[in-house]
Amino acid sequence: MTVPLLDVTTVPAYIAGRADLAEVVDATTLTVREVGDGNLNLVFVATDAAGRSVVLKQSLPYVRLVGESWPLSQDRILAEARGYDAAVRHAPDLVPRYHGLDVDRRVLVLEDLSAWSVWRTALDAGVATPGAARDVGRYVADVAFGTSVLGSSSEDVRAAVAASVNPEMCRITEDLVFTEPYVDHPHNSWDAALDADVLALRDAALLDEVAALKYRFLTAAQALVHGDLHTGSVFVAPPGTPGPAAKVFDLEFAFYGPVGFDLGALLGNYLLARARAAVLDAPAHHQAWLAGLAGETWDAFEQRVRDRWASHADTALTDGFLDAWLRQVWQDAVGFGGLKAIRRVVGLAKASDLQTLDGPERAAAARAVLRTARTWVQGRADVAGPADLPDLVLPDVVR
Ligand code: SR1
Ligand code: MG
Repeated sequence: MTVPLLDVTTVPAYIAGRADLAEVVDATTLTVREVGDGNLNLVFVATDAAGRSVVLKQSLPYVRLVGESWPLSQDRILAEARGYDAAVRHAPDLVPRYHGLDVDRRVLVLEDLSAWSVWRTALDAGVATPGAARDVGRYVADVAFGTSVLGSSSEDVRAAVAASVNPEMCRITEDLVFTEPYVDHPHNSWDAALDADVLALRDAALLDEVAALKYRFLTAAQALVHGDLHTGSVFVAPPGTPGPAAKVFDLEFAFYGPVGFDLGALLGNYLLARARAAVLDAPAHHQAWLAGLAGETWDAFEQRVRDRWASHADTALTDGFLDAWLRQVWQDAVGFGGLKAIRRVVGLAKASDLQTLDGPERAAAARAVLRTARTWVQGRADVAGPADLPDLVLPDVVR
């Protein structure tokens, strides 16, 4: 079933029909812009004469990036609503204010954070955002703790697992992250200068590790994870904004999966930003800040989980178990991080961090990402913590 799609002319009447939004914006004086620049959805910002605004997100019945030739159920907005419900419950300050789901129209209404920046955009511009990496680490910790057996009863978690299956979106990730970059596939593309680097990814030793990580993605139903937590799914605050430095959005890939998948998405995307800064010869302090993001996120995550452990749900889960759980999550994060970086170089839906570079610099950055990511995937069992995470392996020649 396809529900009628909104456009800039119909949004005001839609909002006028929503009594619950009467206090949020004045529906009689709205100006509406469609601002969706992601791969999947319609996103509208509606602003009233007093300057109050709100965001409407509606799922399209196809993949926006590709077009109507790739149909995709509008039901993914239900998964996003489940994600926001959990985030509001467990990490309310780290998501935009959520005004709920209109299930009939497949529309979510959210706080307008247009004054903030998408983190990837800020990173591309060379802007440092102190505290953002810490806040997303806390986000992952709070939602993971609250939605897993660490923080909830097994009965509640089992019910949530059953209610949160998201097979269509998970299948996109299975294909785009874990399968297609390692075979000939029409979704793939890369600079000719990278031929040898990309084909080198198809050796048996690496493919065994990719398979192990894919199996973990397929089977480890640990917590309700975001499922697509790259730097394009995070807003960062303008300097001087009170409260958190970052807020997480775009939760339509949410499902019960491995906690390290979200942390890995962040690590892999920090690597892309780090590679961009390196080939652009960004100031040393900025490159050092980027190199430290993985540690900031992990340290905030670990600290938050340990803080909350005092109230953990099942006392049969021992302190030693927690140490082992954290080690496993970290190793998963390193492995998934490598694969999330590789997919943005080789597969569909590339990242602006590299795509907006000139040819020689783009190839150099991409080569550095592939080489580094591979060491993460294959060496993850030996990477004890962020201090041991291999930094960017930059090629000798950039130009
Ligand atoms: C077909 S959707 C392509 C990508 O966009 C989303 O942001 C996810 O990363 C997905 O893999
Ligand atoms: Mg997204």
